[in-house]
Amino acid sequence: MLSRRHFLAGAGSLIGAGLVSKAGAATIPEAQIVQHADTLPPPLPPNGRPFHPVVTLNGWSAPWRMKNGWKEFHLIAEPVIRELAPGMKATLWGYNGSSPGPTIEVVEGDKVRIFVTNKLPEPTSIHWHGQRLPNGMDGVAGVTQPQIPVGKTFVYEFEARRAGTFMYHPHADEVTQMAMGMMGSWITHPRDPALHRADRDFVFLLNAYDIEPGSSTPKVNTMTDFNLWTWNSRVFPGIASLPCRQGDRVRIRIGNLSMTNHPIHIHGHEFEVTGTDGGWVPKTARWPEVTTDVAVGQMRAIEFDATDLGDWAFHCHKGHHTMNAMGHDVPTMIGVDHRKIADKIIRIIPDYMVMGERGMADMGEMEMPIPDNTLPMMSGHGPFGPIEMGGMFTLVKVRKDQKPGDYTDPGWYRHPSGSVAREA
Ligand SMILES: [Cu+2]
Repeated sequence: MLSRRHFLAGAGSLIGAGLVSKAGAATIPEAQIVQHADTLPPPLPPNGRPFHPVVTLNGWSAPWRMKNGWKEFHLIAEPVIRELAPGMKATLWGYNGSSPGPTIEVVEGDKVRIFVTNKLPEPTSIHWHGQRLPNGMDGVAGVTQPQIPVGKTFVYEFEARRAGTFMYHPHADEVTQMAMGMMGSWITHPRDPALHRADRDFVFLLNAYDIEPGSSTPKVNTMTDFNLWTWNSRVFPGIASLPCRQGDRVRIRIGNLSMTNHPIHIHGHEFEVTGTDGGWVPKTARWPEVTTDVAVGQMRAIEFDATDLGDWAFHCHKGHHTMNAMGHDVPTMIGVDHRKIADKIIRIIPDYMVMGERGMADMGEMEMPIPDNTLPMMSGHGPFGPIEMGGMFTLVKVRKDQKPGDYTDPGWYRHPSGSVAREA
């Protein structure tokens, strides 16, 4: 579903966060709204400086308008409904119909103007995380600008001075607004499109929610006990795969706007961290890894050559982050025979199930009855049986025949005969 809304500046609806030129104050560009969670391969830039666009996992890139040498975007802060995975929708806040909001892509040296309309029930602001910009454009409500009141539109103007990967998020009632899903990615491409070239360039944000099973609105005061660990507000099996062609140079840019660190791990390949929020890592300072920790408020760009065919797991290495909503208060039952007591419980609670004596895999297989609008803890199913994963998990799918620019999921890998682990 793609819809467009038109916005014209009404008298008095425009207040500058800093210096607003007359050209910028004349009209506001239309804002594109996208409400689905499909991965949209961006079109090549229709105007402005050339660049190789990124692919936002389960997301999209905002269109812009060129006006008198300025690249103009329009973000609308508003409540959104986000499907976390088939079977569960969350009531979140985001931008332009989505949480996260659309990725903003510009080129080093671009003069960028961003209109921000507040359709939330409370004031907001946007901070442009990692950017070099005039202090009054930094978006810290109360410090560098007044809050954007409900119903008003502010404008931010600055030059994209440094190439790299950045993020945007509110700097007003941060706890609520980020816990509700307000964030987005920002890519400043190098002025020379041949620099830092990758064949596939993906981006996503690490975030997390605490949504009571059966409800849809996150508990915004949760500090540590989140139950949905998401990439771009999606959980496995709802996270798109990363399809690559064998031999491709692949870059994955990962920003963390959750409340804890995430060791991001790839199978079958080794990568180097080639970028942080601070810029590109010099070649002499890179080393090979298969896991890199992305701390809160950090971005890491990893790069590797997709040399080996297959469906390679790509996930956070914290076990509980590759699970969906789970009861944390469940005691460990491994090795405990509780069948006798279960007989007594079943007289009172007919649905009670004995589980956990042999581990938690039972829970993946059993598909227990769960409330509406809740995902099973472990919910995937693959060609070889149940996948005991949820949360921050997906697959890098390396194929011989994945065409350049094709980001459709190629299906499950067909292993050459004799190349799969088997019973001895
Ligand atoms: Cu994690």
